[in-house]
Amino acid sequence: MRKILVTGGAGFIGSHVVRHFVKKYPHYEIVNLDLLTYAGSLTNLIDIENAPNYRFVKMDIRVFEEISNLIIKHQITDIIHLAAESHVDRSITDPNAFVSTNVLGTCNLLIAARNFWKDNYNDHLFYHVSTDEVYGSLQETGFFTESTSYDPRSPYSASKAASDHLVRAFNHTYGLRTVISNCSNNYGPYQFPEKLIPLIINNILSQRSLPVYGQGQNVRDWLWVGDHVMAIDLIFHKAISGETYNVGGNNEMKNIDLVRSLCNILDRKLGNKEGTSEKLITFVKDRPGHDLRYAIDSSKLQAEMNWSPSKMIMEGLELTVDWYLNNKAWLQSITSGEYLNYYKKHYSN
Ligand code: NAD
Ligand code: TDX
Repeated sequence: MRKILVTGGAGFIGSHVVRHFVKKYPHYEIVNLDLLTYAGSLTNLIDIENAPNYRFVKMDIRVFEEISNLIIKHQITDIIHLAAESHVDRSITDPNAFVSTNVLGTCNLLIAARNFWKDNYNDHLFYHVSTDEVYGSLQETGFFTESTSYDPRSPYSASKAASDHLVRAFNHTYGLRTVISNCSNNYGPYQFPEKLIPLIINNILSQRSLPVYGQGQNVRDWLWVGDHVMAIDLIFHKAISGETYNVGGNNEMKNIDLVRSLCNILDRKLGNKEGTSEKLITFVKDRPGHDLRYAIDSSKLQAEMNWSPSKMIMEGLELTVDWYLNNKAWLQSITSGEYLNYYKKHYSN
């Protein structure tokens, strides 16, 4: 019997992970631990909230005693760790929030897991979900592999890099069974509209300007969130302790091209005249230290676990836009309060 603690399970990727594990593995017990910050919402999980193998606990990974007691109380056998502060722009204005949750919070979980599992490490796994941003920024060519040196360049990526190092240190020093995956930019349903794709969709729907940083020449590799979840499932069940896996979509796109594609898709679906939404595009001040390009070589995962992304970006964008159009109430509830203050502060200068 596996009792899996998923941290950050009320967030974007975490909610997809929780739903997938609850439905696919009814014989596993899934404990979703989340602080419900601005980025987490239980409305992301309404469809499974009463499932017999699921429970939610509101908790802060920065509070060691609570985490430790929870792991003992629920006899947790494995951890899939996604809880984090995850938005680069917020990390630029408030780095400490990222250090405390992403670094100290991860260390708390590692210590609590080590304490509880130390008599039989072999039966347990600590799976840390991380990002390709730890590798830094690429020029026009090349890809990040698992052996690319770490070179984080924002407070967010530095805090994720630090957490990755701690996970490896606990594997090396104490023998804790760990695995790390570093993934490219995810997109799909339930993504908080501070991130590029849902922000652009939301702004088109509310006829607000579409802020493109710099000249929109930065490149990201986009992965459908469901494909990330499939990778997490495979890695969780098959990975060798101490290994790292890169996960990527093979879907590189310049930001400006991505934004234009979203404009075209929405104009078509809303019945607008061609070119209507593009008029909203506004080039704004660049993000400080803006990484130029991310691109992932995921051949290790493809070769060892027969994983590959199922969706190309255009198909995924159509599905994503459809989801947001069909879930306007969710979007409305998520973009009130704190979001409005953040938006005003971040985009007014
Ligand atoms: P998200 O911001 O949507 O969700 C993060 C969740 O963590 C939220 O539900 C939030 O309430 C919770 N959380 C934050 N601080 C907490 C704390 N102190 N204690 C407990 N819970 C807390 O993030 P996401 O986009 O779903 O990313 C999930 C993970 O995947 C993160 O670790 C992120 O670094 C990583 N990742 C994200 C992407 C991406 O494109 N979104 C890509 C690669 C890796
Ligand atoms: O308003 C915007 N305008 C804009 O041009 C925003 C919010 C973003 N951008 C640009 C910045 C990036 O080049 O779009 C690109 C994507 O931005 P984000 O959605 O903020 O993602 P990014 O900074 O690439 O980081 C994401 O991918 C890796 C996630 O937020 C991280 O959590 C993940 O680890």
